[in-house]
Amino acid sequence: MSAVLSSAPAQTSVRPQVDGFHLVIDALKLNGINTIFGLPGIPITDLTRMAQAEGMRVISFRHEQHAGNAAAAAGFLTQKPGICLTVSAPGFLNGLTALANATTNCFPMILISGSSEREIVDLQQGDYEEMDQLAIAKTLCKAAYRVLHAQDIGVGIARAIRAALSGRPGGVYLDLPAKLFAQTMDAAAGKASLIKVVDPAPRQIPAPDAVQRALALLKGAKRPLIVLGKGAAYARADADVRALVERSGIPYLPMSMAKGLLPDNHEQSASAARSYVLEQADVVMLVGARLNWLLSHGKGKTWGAPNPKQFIQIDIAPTEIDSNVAIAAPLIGDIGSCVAALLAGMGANWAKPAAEWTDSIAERKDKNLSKMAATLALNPSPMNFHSALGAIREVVKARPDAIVVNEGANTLDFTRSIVDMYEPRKRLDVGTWGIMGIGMGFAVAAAVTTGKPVIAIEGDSAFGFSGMEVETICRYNLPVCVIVFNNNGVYRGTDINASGGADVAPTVFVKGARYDKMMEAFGGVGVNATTPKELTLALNEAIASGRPTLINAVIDETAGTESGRITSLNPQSAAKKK
Ligand code: ADP
Ligand code: TPW
Repeated sequence: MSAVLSSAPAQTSVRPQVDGFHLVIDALKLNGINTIFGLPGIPITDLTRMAQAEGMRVISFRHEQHAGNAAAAAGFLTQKPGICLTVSAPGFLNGLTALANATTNCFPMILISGSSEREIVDLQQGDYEEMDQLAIAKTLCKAAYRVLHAQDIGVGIARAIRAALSGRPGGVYLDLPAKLFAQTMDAAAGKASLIKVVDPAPRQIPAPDAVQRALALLKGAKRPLIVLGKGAAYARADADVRALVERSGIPYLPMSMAKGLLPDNHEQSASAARSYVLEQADVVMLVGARLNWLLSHGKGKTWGAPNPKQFIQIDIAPTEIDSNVAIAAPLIGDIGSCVAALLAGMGANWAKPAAEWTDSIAERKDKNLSKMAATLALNPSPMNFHSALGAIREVVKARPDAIVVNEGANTLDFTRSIVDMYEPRKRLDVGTWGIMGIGMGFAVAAAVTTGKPVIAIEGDSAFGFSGMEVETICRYNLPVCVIVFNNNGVYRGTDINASGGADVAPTVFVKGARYDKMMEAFGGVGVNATTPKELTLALNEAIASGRPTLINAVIDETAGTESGRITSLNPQSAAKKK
């Protein structure tokens, strides 16, 4: 021991200190955030270790995009911002797709990335993983902040939480330079600097005259329709949304992630007569759904043009109104408050829509549903999308608490229409962008945040984007059953290289691939299923055991269509239509 140290007083009067690492952890925990999805490395490795040591759940991924997708899905499922933690430049960029996608979908999440030293970054002196991350993130999310001093960590986290959750939810970026983590300050002052965010998503009560305007329009409608979007699912006003639909007697259409808000077999569901109701309705009430491409922008043939439509739109974002067509009755507020106000204004004796309207829908529904039943009853060999999904549909019916994650093109479109959902927030999918790659990240988040069985129904191309995360699923022993709809390629497996060359066509994969072996490689269960019966057996077994499972569902490689149901958006088809 050195003379200097040995001559130091045995008891110093130094007060306990806290470092930046612990202030970040404590600030998150103070706000009820107990899970981090991320991927370690300089400068955040110790943060992941310390967070775990402090009792947080740290779910470590193989690629940041999937950690980011997990954070986004966790945000949607819990109404708390999901946290994605990454290293600087490349890790940050890998997480950015998920952050932008979350923002597009109105899911609350916070991407926290470590960053290099400001002085070096700003002079572009070539630091390790140098990048001006804050500037880049700003354009792709709802808000972006940087914290430079330990005493500001509490404010930084509070601002990030409030920005993610308030108003229209979305993604927030929080930049934490490496130096910040090692900064220390007086522990008591540190504790006092943290903020527990009060009322992070304040209710927004709609104006009474806007409520009256909406009710008047609805009352005068001959062929009213309600469209429920994922904003309504997020809002968790489940009982009131159901009461609104049932008391009004108005037929409704759920957008894909709003499926299950009311059970899909509800008699007022117009899903099986979708084109008919969109075309015929005279007054449409949008509840947390945007008139974007998924609803043909509210115009054109889909909407029965030139027949005029009038829209009521419930949304928390006033600037959403009139984005595509004129909205006759905007209702700005949170969905819970707006729906409650409508219910109060409707009273008990609301006149339900004329039988002429509801009967004509029922007639079309019956016809389409019996057509579908006949198709589902067929048992072709090899399986096609219908026969495989017919099997999965029955399993989901028996386990309505299971969460379905879904991506692909045909696999997405057919699952959405064939597999009924019975409970709110049980379906997670490619959302507003139609993005591939959300599969395993969403599945991990669904399992971690709910503990329920997860069934990920994946096109073989879609699965490839996040396939390595089956190791993550095995590592945390999550109750996830991945079903890969293997038709040997993107959309299908039959394209030919027009040049006659040796390379296969750009949409074709290795034929007869065994994705089930990937799960086996990490200790999970792999099953190759060639019939609906085998598929049912394997899926039931996976749900019963809770073990990570991957079912390679062998699908007829000729069964898919180009781009699934959005073929018309391909430039050649779009040009032909003009
Ligand atoms: P979908 O794809 O299901 O049609 P969108 O993502 O297009 O749904 O639309 C969701 C809408 O819901 C967004 O415009 C968003 O502003 C709105 N929204 C989200 N949360 C709430 C809420 N709590 N209250 C009111 N509107 C909300
Ligand atoms: C990030 C474009 C849309 S759907 C799809 C791709 C590549 C895959 C379709 O094949 P899959 O499904 O999954 O085998 P199926 O049932 O038709 O056989 N990159 C991103 N997002 C998108 N949407 C694409 C590419 C695409």
